[in-house]
Amino acid sequence: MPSSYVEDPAPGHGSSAPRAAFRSDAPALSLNGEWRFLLSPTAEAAPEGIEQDDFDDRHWNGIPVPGHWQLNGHGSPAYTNVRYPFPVDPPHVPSDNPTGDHRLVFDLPDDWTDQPAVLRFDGIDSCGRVWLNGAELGVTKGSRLPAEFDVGPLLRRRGNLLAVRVHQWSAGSYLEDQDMWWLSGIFRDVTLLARPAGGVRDYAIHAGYDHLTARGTLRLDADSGVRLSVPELAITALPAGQPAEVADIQPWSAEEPRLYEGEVHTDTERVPVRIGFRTVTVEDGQLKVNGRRIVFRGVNRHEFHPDSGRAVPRESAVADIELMKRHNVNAVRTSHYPPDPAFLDLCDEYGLWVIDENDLETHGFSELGWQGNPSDDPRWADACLDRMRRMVERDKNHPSVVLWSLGNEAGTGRNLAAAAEWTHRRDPTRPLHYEGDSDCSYTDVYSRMYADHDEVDRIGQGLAGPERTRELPFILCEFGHAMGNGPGGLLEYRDLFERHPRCQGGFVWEWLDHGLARHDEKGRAHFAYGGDFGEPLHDGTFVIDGVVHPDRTPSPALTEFAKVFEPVRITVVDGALRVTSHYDTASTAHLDFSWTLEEEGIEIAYGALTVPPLAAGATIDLPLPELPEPPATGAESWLTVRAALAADTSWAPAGHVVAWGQSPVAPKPHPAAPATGSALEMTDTELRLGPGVFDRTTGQLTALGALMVEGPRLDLWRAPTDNDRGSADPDEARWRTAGLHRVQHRLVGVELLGDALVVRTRVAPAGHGFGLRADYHWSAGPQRLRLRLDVEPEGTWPCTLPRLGLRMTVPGTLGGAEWFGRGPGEAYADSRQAARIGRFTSTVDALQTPYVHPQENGNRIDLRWLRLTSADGAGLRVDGEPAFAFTARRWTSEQLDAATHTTGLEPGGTIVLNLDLAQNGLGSASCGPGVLPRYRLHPDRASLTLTFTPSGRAGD
Ligand code: IPT
Repeated sequence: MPSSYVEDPAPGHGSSAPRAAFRSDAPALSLNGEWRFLLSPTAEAAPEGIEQDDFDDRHWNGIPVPGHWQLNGHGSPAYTNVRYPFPVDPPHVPSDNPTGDHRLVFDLPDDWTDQPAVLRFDGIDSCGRVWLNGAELGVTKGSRLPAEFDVGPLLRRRGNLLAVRVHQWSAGSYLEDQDMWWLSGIFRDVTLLARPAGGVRDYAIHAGYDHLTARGTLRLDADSGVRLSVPELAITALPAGQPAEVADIQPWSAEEPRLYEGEVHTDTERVPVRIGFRTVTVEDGQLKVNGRRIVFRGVNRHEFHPDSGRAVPRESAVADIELMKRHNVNAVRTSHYPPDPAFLDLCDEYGLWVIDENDLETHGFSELGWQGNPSDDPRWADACLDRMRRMVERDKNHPSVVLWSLGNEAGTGRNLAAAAEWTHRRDPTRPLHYEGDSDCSYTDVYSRMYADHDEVDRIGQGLAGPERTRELPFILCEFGHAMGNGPGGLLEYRDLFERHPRCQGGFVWEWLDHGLARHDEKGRAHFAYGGDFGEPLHDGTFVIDGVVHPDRTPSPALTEFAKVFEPVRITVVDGALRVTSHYDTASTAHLDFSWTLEEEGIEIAYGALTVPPLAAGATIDLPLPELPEPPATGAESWLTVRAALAADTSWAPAGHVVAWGQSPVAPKPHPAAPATGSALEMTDTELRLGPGVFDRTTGQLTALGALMVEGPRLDLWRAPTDNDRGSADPDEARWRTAGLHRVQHRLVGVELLGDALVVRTRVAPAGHGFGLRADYHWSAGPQRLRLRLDVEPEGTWPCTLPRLGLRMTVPGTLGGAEWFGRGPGEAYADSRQAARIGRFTSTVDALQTPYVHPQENGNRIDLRWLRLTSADGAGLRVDGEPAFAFTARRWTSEQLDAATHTTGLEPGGTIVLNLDLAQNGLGSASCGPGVLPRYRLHPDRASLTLTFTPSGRAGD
């Protein structure tokens, strides 16, 4: 029989009342470090007497605390999204319940005096039973929440023995079904804190701001005898309970995170505090901070590190915040549990709006039609409330926290309603969020996940949503599912947030790919996902859906986010430069504006631009800068205006570009003169046309000058993205049913028309009647070979096309790329805002985006020309009309499709070059809407003209 506490739905016992997380000047001893550790396969198999001094743990292993045992050589991680990885039989857990025993012997520092003390655990997953010096302190559940035990009288000066038995599964696991790895252990800090007699047990600082008078109101809630001093505001020893008003306050906001330093103190203890004045309200159906509507340009952030799981080093939390700030992210939802407390300190300091979410998710009950959901079962009432209390008490002093969230995907029920009621009473200063309360019967903002653009539009117009929700602010707590390549369609969401005052933004799903760093059998590094640890039940790649790769390099999605949600918009309208502020509170005084003029991507002039500081939300039209005359060559010229930080900030240096806009200044030049004048030459096996050599019977190009090539041939296929694959009616399935991954090319005829070679083909999948006529018209000058591809659909097409263009191979030595078009990063029809017109260079290898789960990537769009070069000076230039897109990689689309991990991509000897008219958009159908109609690629009549100019040596 399992130990009764493990399966008890109650929250645990023995811990002291929850209170704010803070550090004071009282002595504290970190107990992080190497502990002794033993993993037993079941709770019953765990040894007796681990709390005894004479227990022999010499044969145990060492383990780092904080840490997860599965990431330290004991057991293995497992990933499920919605489903519980054990039978849904509440409150019972599997008999095979891995149990990790932890022991630590520690001494008190010499200057530690006899006084009360608490032992604080910031996170134990999922259930911990704790002993100190042989005495049982209690049991804690609620993995991502703190627990404190009074230990003062138990402490010894030397040789304290702390023993913690941690069970992987407990009744609490039913409340912790978040979409993430199942990882166990003592994964956050363990600290011994002295609690001086007459010290500060707990405190709540209320710091409101009246935007009409610029006055702040300050009140300290604490035991009598506790006082607040804020020297900067001339507040000295303000007693608990006594309000104070202060004039001329600079309020706190995510954009201007003004913090006033002070101290909460008694005669025996001093707690440094940082106070941010702000007032959060719901008024006129809008969420306002300090009287202003705010818009969440947010991300959902799980706590994750590719090596240490949810034991996140402080540097990684700092890295996250700096990356967010640099990419115009202004808000975080702490999906789906309270983060390490240090993270919220950073949010206060750097400035981010936070939805602090409770550690509660019972999603797996949805598989049972929510039958038996703990959210509505009285046996779980205490546990549900306990979790909310522990979060609110812990985090109540953070100005960054503007909304509380009851949890995620926990259905509905009386335990949630009770938690809501308690929260409203305990903290009336923050509105309450919970997406699962779909009619907002106990929440204050209407929240949805993955609603498509049309629905958001209707909600914004007050035409959709249950009655009560129509008077409330609306947010998308999750949208823009960033799994693999995507999401597409962020721009259109932004437009809705700007069009409808009640639509106040959202939180992209999600910040980080949870890929675990691993090595394959050949020793090559890669990131692992669900199923890679032999889990019998798992959800595969669904855990790889962030805007940041596991190693925290930004994915193209983050670059797109930064551009779409830039706080300043710069456009050219009717010959004037229009600058619009989308800041919620800040002026643009911290930005410097400058311009550059580029001719075919080469800077020919630049200057500073004087833009008077704009108040939040304001717009100004300014004359365009004086530009030099357009070039006589007719080269294409673009004006780029940038807004950059004028001075260093905590998150980026001066010069960091926050926003930019571009406008063409000289008309696009005429297409290059057609390549003509070279006559067709014929041998027995070959046709020669300018630099082109063709097979005489098939009309296939085999060489371009000295370069051996294959193709180009019409290509319709791309390695499906996770978004192509997602949804109830996935594009990928339609494409495969249509056979687009296995089309055949039938040669209709090779014709010689004067000096032109015309190769007529029909491209179609086996088993179907529809197809495409593809005609290749070749002509040439002495150095250049010109191809006009004409495509015309035949029959009734059942689906869109993944891509429409040409695929060829070129020598692998052509590993350098330069182009004039959009860049520097990858772009697709519905995710292209971040790509600007310019001249860019890369290597073929660096063009690849290493999505953890390999799929179509690296597409560069709107190219006027592309040059591939080898180290020995050989090259191939391709000019296009209209502008074209390209991918270049050392493997085929089929190999990219077949690879399950990045290590499955082995470079071949040639480069596969795709030159496309278009690709289908990306959408975010892996969880959410598919590609918007305007970005779908339908089979249609189309033409693309490309001019190939080979140069240099390279016969390989
Ligand atoms: C939604 C979850 O809230 C989130 O945790 C994550 O799982 C996301 O989906 C998908 O990655 S719930 C989904 C059923 C809409």
